[in-house]
Amino acid sequence: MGNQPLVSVIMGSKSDYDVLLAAIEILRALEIPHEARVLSAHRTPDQLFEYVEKATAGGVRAFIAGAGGAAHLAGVIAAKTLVPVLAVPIAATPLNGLDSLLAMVQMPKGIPVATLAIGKPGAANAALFAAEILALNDPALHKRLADWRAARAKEVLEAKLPE
Ligand code: RP5
Repeated sequence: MGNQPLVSVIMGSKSDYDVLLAAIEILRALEIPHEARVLSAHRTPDQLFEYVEKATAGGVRAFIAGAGGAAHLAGVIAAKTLVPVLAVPIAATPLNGLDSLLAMVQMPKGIPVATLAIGKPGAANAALFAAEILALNDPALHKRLADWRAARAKEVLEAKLPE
């Protein structure tokens, strides 16, 4: 998107993209300016710090961080910014995301991370949560979010089961 990003989606590896796409699609649907980056807490820590500092100074209002395994990405981002960080655990190892979930949810007191569900539902909800934060000060976005939710309810009510 051309506008100054309000939400930054960071993933620890390109292999996480399929899951984080669920967040990106929601941000697109709600017309929220955003950007996505591959940056790793373990493999590119210096570049991650540099990016988070720049994005925070540039006006990003929420970070979505998706990573699998020993998932320190969200916590490291939270250590470097006061902007809210929404964490998405990813099933990338034989532990099926439980490793990532526990790493993200067990942050030490003082450095909060809001951890969502494992996988695509968590990624989608991270984007919706970011939208709710932004909508507190954006009536037009609030309306788009309300319309989006009403459309989901309509889908449920109009669902047809096989005869
Ligand atoms: C994590 O390790 C990444 O977030 C990814 O979920 C997992 C595997 O990464 P790759 O080995 O596929 O790059 O850091």
